[in-house]
Amino acid sequence: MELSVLINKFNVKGRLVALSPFGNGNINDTFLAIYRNTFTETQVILQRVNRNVFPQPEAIMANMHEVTRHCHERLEADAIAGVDDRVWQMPRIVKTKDGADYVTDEKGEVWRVITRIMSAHAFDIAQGPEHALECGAALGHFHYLISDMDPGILTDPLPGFHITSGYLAKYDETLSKPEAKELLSSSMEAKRMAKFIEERRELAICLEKAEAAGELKKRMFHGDPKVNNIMIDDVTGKGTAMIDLDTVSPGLIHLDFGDALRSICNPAGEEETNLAKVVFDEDLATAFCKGYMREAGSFMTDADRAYLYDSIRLLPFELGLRFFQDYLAGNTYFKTTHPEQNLNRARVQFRLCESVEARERSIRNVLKSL
Ligand code: GN1
Ligand code: MG
Repeated sequence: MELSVLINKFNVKGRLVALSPFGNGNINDTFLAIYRNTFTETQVILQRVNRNVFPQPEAIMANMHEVTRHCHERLEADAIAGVDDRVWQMPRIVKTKDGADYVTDEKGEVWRVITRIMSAHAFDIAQGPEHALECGAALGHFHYLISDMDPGILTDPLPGFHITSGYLAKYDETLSKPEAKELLSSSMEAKRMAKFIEERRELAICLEKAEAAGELKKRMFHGDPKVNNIMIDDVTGKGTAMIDLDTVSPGLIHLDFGDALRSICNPAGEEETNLAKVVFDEDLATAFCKGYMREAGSFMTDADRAYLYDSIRLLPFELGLRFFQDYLAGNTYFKTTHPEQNLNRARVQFRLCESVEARERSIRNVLKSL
């Protein structure tokens, strides 16, 4: 089906004047649609939910329905109470003309339309400490918003997501295949990545062990709080919304904390090829942590704090492992434009992990001071 025919099934007012690819997501296909009438314009986001990644796209939409309903109620109540220094926002699902949350096309693909947060942008790399602080505030506020949601009403969006030991097992399984062995033996960098993983098998289970021992407890988390999923208001420069809500579910908030930091504190970005430029920037980290703690510090227990450093070290390792496994398996999960892209993405994340390790003492000092 043509995209313009498909989007016409949704209830958006005005005439469609533009429909073009949008953003840099690695999973879903995203388009911006512009509608105009004689006096104004409406912009919405059209997305195809990746069935290859999310086994139950319908469940993703049911989750999104619950998450946005819960948060919008809370946002409205807080706005009326006047407790905030800004208008916090969250996209809304745009219904179809039949009142449904999504459309399934003739191939079984699930499509949705959500509102675009206007006069705001997300960046692929951190713009400076002020931006990092606002990213921290946005994630902290999001954790506050979802903290009292009933986790029982959500379906696990992605079984095994952020279970690092599971990614290790998948990697081992991939490595047993001849195609993967051949890729590994034909590149120095691939061999170096494999060695990097072997030296850190213990790291992979640090948070899982703490959870199993009862030290850390699952709460509601975002699942994908990278810098380009955090919207910054063009008018005030302040964080205004978290987007990409597909992976909101019960989990350790440490996973969000570490994931946000690995993304925000790497000013070279995820696609850099010159590893000398990939460093963990502590000024950005300090600013992020300040913003986060301002909004969510009151939820943090001593045990939570004790594992923050581990989360900052773990998440780049985990993502590097996921990229590398996907490279060895023939690039079936993350979108790529060339075959070596996931190998390079793994190199960047492992380099970032090394940079965190090299700065352990001073990162721990920053965390202690919060
Ligand atoms: C994917 O969809 P996107 O690009 O926001 C991935 C994240 C990774 C990220 C790395 C569901 O996120 O876990 O951290 O790529 N999302 C999923 O860029 O796997
Ligand atoms: Mg995502």
